[in-house]
Amino acid sequence: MIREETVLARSFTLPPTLDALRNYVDGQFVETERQFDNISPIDGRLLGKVHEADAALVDRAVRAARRALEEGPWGRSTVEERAAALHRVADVIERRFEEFLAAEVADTGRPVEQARKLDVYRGIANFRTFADLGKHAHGEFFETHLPDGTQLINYTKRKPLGVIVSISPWNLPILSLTWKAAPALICGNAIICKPSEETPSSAVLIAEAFHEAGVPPGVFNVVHGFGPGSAGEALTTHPGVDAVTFTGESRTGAAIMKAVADGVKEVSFELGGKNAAIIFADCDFEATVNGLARALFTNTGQVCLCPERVFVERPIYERFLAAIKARAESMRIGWPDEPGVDMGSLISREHRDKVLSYFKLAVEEGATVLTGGGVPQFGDARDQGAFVQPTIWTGLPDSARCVREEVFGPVCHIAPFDSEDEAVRRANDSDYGLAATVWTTNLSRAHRVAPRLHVGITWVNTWFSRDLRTPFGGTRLSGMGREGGRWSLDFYSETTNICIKV
Ligand code: NAD
Ligand code: 6OD
Repeated sequence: MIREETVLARSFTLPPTLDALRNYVDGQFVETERQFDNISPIDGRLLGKVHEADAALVDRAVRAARRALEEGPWGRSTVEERAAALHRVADVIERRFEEFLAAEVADTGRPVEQARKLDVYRGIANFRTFADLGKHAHGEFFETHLPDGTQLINYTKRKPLGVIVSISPWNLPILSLTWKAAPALICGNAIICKPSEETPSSAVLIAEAFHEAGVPPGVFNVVHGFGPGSAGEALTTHPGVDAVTFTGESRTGAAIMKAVADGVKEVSFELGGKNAAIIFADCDFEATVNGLARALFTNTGQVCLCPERVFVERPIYERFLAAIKARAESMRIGWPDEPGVDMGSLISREHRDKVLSYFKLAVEEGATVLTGGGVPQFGDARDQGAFVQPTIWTGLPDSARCVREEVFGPVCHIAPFDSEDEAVRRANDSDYGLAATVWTTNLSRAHRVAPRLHVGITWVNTWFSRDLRTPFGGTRLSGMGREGGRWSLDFYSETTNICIKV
């Protein structure tokens, strides 16, 4: 009990100002009458209250964003001024790093060291990367000579789209929000961000960073709430919004697509995945076991890019099963700041119920449970949290629901394969198309297989890390459009061609 209190006090209580999370609209922190609970996934504690934005507050945010563009200095700003503002925001996050870390860990239950290297770091990197990229964005120029001797010059000019809405999920809160806000703002737009109702804290800190960095009112706004009947719906149906960028479940993407259809708004969707990992017999065995374990269990399997379908070439199948089982069973699950902890909780009890329903379904569908399939018992406050065991199934057909549907937990199905063509065909047999990993030491094979996979990104012998200047997105149910680097600048700008007769 003493240890528990020490741990709670030391790392994953929220900073006091986040006990009551407010909206940030038009440069002001705004309270509302209606509030909802922010519950810790680690031990079920009430972390604080969140002020839910209603349609009237969403309308205020949209009008403030429009005013910032039409009447405020942001609408007249140069890209250098906007880049300087984003760097100032990044400076504040860097200075207040530990607060961001505490907020992210409290909301998500993930290990502190993972959040330190991944989430807060990526928040800063997103602001700095897009600040610099925006300064180097360029248009196109064409000189045209017509048969009658007319000479034309054409050049393209990027203009802001206007008022952008960003709706983000709970799994990587700082990363997802800043991945949208940074490019939107460098392009000269104003933005209203709705973080997930499960992870509202870091968004408030980001709002504080904008406030402290002196970014003009209305340019960056945060509203809290849920989807249908709440802030999410109010944002996507508001006629004053020009574009919606969304990350989350595929079926939510479909609902948002319907909501924006009447207004013919631009959308960018980063949605779910049921990603394949293909492991060839010629892989570096130890590195692959470690690499796959990282891909399966990082963030308790709650990364859209985590593999949930693993195909292993038959000659190493049994040996690989034994090694990955041992690796899963050595995972240390626990408090976020426990030394050596590998895995934290899932995001919520509600999400745990979903994951556990797949654990049950897998057995009903005839899976062999190689390891896991249950809930760890701690004998302390963590038993009120949302923990599950790392879980591996074998023996299911590719048509099983557990092999086709996204679970979004520390779980995968492993099946053997006999040829490269078979592995590619089975990896592509999915309604999703977000990411894949290929594990081989044969360079020619890597180049042959990777382009045949119908996904937005294929990693070879690694996972997750990439250059932020590269395109990111999915095919099929995994999304629409690409963001990252110039692809983000394309989405968040309206490109005009100016044609001049010389
Ligand atoms: P979700 O779709 O339930 O919620 C995402 C956000 O949408 C939340 O802010 C939620 O409040 C809001 N929302 C829900 N319904 C809405 C509606 N009708 N209108 C407007 N807003 C609405 O997703 P989640 O459970 O928070 O996140 C997990 C999912 O996100 C997984 O499917 C995962 O694969 C996906 N994801 C994809 C990527 C990617 O880059 N492709 C990245 C992260 C997460
Ligand atoms: O790495 C990224 O830029 C990104 N958007 C990752 C998303 C991960 C999904 O859970």
